[in-house]
Amino acid sequence: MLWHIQGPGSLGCLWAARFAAAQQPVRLIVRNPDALARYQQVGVVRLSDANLQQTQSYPINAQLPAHSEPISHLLLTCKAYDATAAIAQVAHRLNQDSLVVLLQNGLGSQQAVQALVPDTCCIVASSTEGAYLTEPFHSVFAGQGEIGLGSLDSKPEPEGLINNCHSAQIPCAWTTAIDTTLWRKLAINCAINPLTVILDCNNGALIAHANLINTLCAELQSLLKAAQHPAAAQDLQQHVWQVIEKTAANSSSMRQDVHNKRRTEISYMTGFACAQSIALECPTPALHALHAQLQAALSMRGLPIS
Ligand code: NAD
Ligand code: KPL
Repeated sequence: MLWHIQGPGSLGCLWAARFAAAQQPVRLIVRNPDALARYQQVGVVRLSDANLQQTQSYPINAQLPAHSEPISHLLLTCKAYDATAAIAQVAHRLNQDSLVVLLQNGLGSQQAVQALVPDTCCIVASSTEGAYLTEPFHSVFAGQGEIGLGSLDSKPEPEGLINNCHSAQIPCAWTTAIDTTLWRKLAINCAINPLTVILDCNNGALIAHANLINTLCAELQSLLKAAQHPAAAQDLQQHVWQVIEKTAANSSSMRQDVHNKRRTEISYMTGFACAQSIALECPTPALHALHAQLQAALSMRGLPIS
């Protein structure tokens, strides 16, 4: 299986290094000639362990989206807000036998990508692994986790996909309930991430705002039920508090983005949830207020509000 990895940031480089370590053919697709020139100065993807004690280098070929090589297996690892533009750049290289794996947080971008390439099989992923970059193309594997892979429209498991990933030590499993996984993660992210930005605090500090968190959980639970995802709604409040306790010392990914002056994935978290609440006529006033407060907090820091 030849993998093309479009969006070689933290997770893209992690996956690319694993395929390369397993001697599987892999290519990077970078966004523009400047990024290609930057990569070619070094010519390798680096992967370090969490303590930065061991670093391996993998000489992986990189190319531009406009390259002519056909794509059979594409892993898209850009941020949710870049996903449709990215897929549009390589759509001419896909065919009806191609497989695209979408690794974006939140919801909304996956459906938008599939709509742009309706004849191509898109599989969605939800990852709890953690990685960050020390510099371009140097990823640090910061947290063990697992990856659920599945289809949002009941496509069957693509033959060989999971085995291929396992042979590269990628801890993934096929699930027929990926929608439940993604909707529950969305709800957990909506209950935690925006408040950590608004209050500029670690996840654990949210314990002081229990009433608001519980109100948000109740609204999000109604929304998940209205969206026909009752399994994701089950025990939501309990799940949210478990995550807060387990990650008490951590900064949420959205707060990290804000501290790094990076655009957030707000439109695919509270933005998506608010849009669904309107479309499904399921009122979520606290969530709408939170979304507006988050936009104000982003705007104050000079960051995009969508
Ligand atoms: P990242 O910002 O490190 O990497 C994304 C890369 O995509 C960047 O290098 C960017 O330049 C590149 N890119 C954007 N548009 C492109 C295009 N058109 N063509 C080629 N490259 C393009 O992001 P990340 O941390 O790897 O996260 C990817 C997704 O996974 C996000 O949705 C994130 O929320 C999610 N996620 C990340 C982690 C983590 O620990 N990093 C964990 C779970 C989920
Ligand atoms: O996924 C998260 C994030 O920070 O994005 C957690 C830790 C669950 C908080 O919502």
